[in-house]
Amino acid sequence: MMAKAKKSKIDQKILLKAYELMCTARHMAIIYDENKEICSKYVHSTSRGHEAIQLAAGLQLLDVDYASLYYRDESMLLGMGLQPYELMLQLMAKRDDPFSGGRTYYGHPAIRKKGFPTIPHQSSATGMQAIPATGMAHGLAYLESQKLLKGKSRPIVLCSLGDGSVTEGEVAEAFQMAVLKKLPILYLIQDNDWGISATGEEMRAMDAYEYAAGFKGLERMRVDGSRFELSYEGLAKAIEYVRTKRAPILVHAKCPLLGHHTSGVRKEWYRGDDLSVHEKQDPLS
Ligand SMILES: Cc1ncc(C[n+]2csc(CCOP(=O)(O)OP(=O)(O)O)c2C)c(N)n1
Ligand SMILES: [Mg+2]
Repeated sequence: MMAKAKKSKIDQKILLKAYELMCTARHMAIIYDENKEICSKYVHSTSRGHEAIQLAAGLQLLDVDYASLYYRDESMLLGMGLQPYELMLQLMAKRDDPFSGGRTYYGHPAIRKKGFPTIPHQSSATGMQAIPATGMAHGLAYLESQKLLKGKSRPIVLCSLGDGSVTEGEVAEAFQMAVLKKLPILYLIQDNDWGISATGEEMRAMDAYEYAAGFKGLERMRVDGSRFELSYEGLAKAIEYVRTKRAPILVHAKCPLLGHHTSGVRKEWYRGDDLSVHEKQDPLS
């Protein structure tokens, strides 16, 4: 990582920050595993394998933006500036959890705080963030059309989804409305080729990038979600596209899954040779 940093077009400070936060995310997952008797009373997923693409997103969203995340987006939250301690308060269902006062699962953020993108309450039902997120983009487009949006900024919405959830009908409805109304939304699909213990091959006939081709007006992009620099540059372009064109884009990011599906569906129960293949794409290696 350090050797590559010299040649990179990305600011050294950003590269160092990303590396530091990747190490943080990895250590959090190790701590959770080492203390599984305590932590696994509370269902949680970690972002292991998805750190590069998530940090690329978390480090580039602005405080004027809106985001709908899913349960695996821990590194995205670290990138936005949430502290491990704050995330752990949610994991342990503590009163001081900044998102819900200990009432929701780990990785279910909800924030409206100066300096952070706005994140509405997140559902645990997969894919269910797609329609509300698209609704937020619809709201922004309406406010803009009525010249009611304050300031010079041009906010965007980021909707983050796993590859499995994209097969749901809800997501098709959201895409349909985004292209029909030309909404300022970026759908970020993190494709780890798993939906709990079902493989990509078992649950879909195409990936999200191919699927997006069926939605006229949905711009699409593939990025290697396991490599920070490629993810950062790809997302910079995608964010710029939505911010300036006020139109939707889908970014398909392939990334490995290095941990368990969740603390309750452990890798040793369902993963075989694929794990060593995924490990070769570890963003930290
Ligand atoms: C509507 C709904 N159906 C099923 C589930 C059970 N479920 C939880 S996670 C998951 C798999 C999601 O896979 P993917 O979207 O690829 O995300 P990943 O965990 O791989 O990051 C499923 C089916 C759920 N939570 N909600
Ligand atoms: Mg998946």
